[in-house]
Amino acid sequence: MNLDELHGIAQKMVAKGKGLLAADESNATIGKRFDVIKTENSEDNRRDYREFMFRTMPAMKEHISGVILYDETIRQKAKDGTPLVKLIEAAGAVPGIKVDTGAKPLAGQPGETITEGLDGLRERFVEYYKLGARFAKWRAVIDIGAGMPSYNCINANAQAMARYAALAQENGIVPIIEPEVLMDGDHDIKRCEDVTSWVHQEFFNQLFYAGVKLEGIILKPNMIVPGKKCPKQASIEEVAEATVRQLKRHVPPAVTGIAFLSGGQSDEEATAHLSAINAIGGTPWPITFSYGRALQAAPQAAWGGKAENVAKGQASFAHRALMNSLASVGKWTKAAEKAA
Ligand code: 5MM
Repeated sequence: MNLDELHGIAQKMVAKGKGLLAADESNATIGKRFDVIKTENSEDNRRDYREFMFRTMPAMKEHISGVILYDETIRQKAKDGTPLVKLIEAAGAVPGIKVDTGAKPLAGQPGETITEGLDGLRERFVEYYKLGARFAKWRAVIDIGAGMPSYNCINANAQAMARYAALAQENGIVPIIEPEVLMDGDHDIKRCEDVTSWVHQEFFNQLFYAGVKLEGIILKPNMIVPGKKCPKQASIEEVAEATVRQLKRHVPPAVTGIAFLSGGQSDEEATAHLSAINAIGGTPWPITFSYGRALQAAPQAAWGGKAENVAKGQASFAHRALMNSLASVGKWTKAAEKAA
């Protein structure tokens, strides 16, 4: 493992004013997104959609540090035959790959899941590196509910995450550590903070036991928010304060950077929260975005699966990328949102 190289990649992923585009939806998930815009979930449509985002200039160059891809996409070519990975590299962004194979029911723990994908992972990393991936992503899913999460669920997912991260680093690939505490449910913001703290504590323990070097990882956490069905929602400032407090208490300063997931927040909420978090400042890590839905819902709607709407889709993607770039330096405003 060359830690300097890993650290250099990780720094590039959280470069000032930039963040990650999570375009790693599996075919089933992108199918659900395409259903909303009444678009057929064909290989060509998936390619056309991702191609137009990766060709959105100058937004890609200025605001996107890296793109998380799915196995199909990292092998795909644009309409003119250029590999999609090359489009990402040409924009100065780092190509990455989702390597988990999904969250499956955890035996003995009804309602909880364990993320799979460790079998053959060493060999897959070798191949993905050749295909151009320089970072990877693995997502553990932790649900809050009656009697949940269990220690077994957190511990099993933390161990799997640590094994993935160690294998990634062994192969010159920066692992994104994504422990997602879901915002479904009616729990309050305090419970989200408590559970997220427990999760981070256990995950960093396992990363330590597995010998993972924190200078060569990026953490992709959830923000501290109340459950969607909680009668008492929180203000933007409350979310920002709780999130910064929680991270400072449980994330070691050696971690190279933090890039949030959006987790089902509306695009404007995810941007406003990120900006308020960065406006507090004083954290040992750069804090940016690694959004899937919050970057893509608007461009998907603008495109609607129609070739004649590609320019509209690109304008919409450029707008969200710019808004989140501003948020990553604490400078997003409602006025900027409206002016555009
Ligand atoms: C882009 O969505 C990813 C999940 O896809 P699958 O469920 O098909 O595996 C997801 O891991 C994503 O990268 C993160 O959760 C962040 O996405 P959001 O939409 O929460 O910002």
